Amino acid sequence: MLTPAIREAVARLERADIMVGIPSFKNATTIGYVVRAAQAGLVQYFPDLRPVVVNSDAGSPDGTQRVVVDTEPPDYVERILLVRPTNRLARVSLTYPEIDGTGGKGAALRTIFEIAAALEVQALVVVDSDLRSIGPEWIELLAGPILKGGYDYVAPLYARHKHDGTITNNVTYPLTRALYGLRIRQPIGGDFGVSGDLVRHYLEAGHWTPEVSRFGIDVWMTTLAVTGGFAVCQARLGAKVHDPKDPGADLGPMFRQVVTTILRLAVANADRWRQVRGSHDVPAYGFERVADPPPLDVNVLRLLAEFHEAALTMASTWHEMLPADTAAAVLGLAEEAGATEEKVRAALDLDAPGRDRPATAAMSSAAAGFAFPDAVWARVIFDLVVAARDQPERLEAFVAALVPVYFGRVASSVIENRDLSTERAEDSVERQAREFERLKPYLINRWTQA
Ligand SMILES: Nc1nc2c(ncn2[C@@H]2O[C@H](COP(=O)(O)OP(=O)(O)OP(=O)(O)O)[C@@H](O)[C@H]2O)c(=O)[nH]1
Ligand SMILES: [Mg+2]
Repeated sequence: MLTPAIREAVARLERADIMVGIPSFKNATTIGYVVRAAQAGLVQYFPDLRPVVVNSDAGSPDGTQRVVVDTEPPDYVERILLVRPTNRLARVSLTYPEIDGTGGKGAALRTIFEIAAALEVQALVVVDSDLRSIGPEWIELLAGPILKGGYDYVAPLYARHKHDGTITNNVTYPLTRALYGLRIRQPIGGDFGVSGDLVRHYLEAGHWTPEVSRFGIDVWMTTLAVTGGFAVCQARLGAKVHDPKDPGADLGPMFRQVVTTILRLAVANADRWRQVRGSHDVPAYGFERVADPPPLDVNVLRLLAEFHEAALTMASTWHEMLPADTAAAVLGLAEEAGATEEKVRAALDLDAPGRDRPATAAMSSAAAGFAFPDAVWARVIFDLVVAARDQPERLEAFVAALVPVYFGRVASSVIENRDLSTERAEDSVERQAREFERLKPYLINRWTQA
């Protein structure tokens, strides 16, 4: 599995106690900062351990790997922090091999796992390469619970803007919580701490699909930690500031990869979640800081339009994957989304020539009144769990048909939260998560009846 270049790097490094792994693809402008923060964190907080930083890159054409290699070396960190670590910090940047012809974040992490296992590290920290809010303390916060607290998996807890993290808020958080009973607020945050034992578990586990090689990896890691009975906690990292993404424009493929993965794992782990009722808090580590993440723009109009248009092209797939009453509710909402879109266009005079796209706030005020109820959304997701079991060969088509429905649901949350602080918007995420738990008997009924 390891390429000759990777084997050579492993042979040169021999052993390490703690590793920071950074997957990348065209992140030349941001990765230098992440590497510096990782180095400083290792040197400052773990001066007695043997540390290594590994960048696993897709072969980016923008010079990402060169930036990693050119970043100030570890002795610079020692000078600015006035630390004399026992061991030299090692640093490697390499190109990861694809897995069965598929590259992506998951394939990058697989190489990171293999190196971590070969070096026999006790703790692995993985962080995204587009982070702007990472500081040296993130390394301590993500590795500390493993090295000092006996945990195996550390999920991040951060303040995100109320319109950011829509796949997390609408699917992975409420579904993971309702299925497995653990309130892991950021199951796909992207920044994690993993014990050596759990790294080995990942390498031995099956279910490595093309989606896992891409953005399915985060929810796969979290779910396997939970279903494998590993000790899980969360670390308070402050704000997550990274390259922003508009859900309607950028998140379709990621949604498909994440949701296909979480559904397949739900089917495979039914025996675990069938007995689970309610949910528990997951311990959180670290100082709670007040942080205000930067605002994120969302094109609400486009979300509404895509939901509405999908009613014409995808209605038959919706009927295949949802029971009649859920499908009817979704079709009714898509109709409403279309009417709302027209109302917004008229109110903001958007069809006039030369009109710029209005701000998120203006669009969502004009769209006020459109609401995709929590209970309908929860049933849609639970119905998909059942569909994933009963028609596995149709799963990819079903999840593709779910994307515009998710757009409708996101539009509804953006509209609902338009005037709320990020903190208050959190209440609606919690309300929805409780609705998933409340409706879990619906899932169990459908699961056992079919
Ligand atoms: N190696 C590799 N890394 C990737 C690829 N795509 C993304 N990544 C890395 O995965 C990490 C997360 O990717 P992002 O695109 O920032 O996604 P995200 O932040 O999880 O997504 P949102 O939170 O929804 O914005 C970054 O470190 C990327 O460099 C890829 O094709 N190959
Ligand atoms: Mg990102």
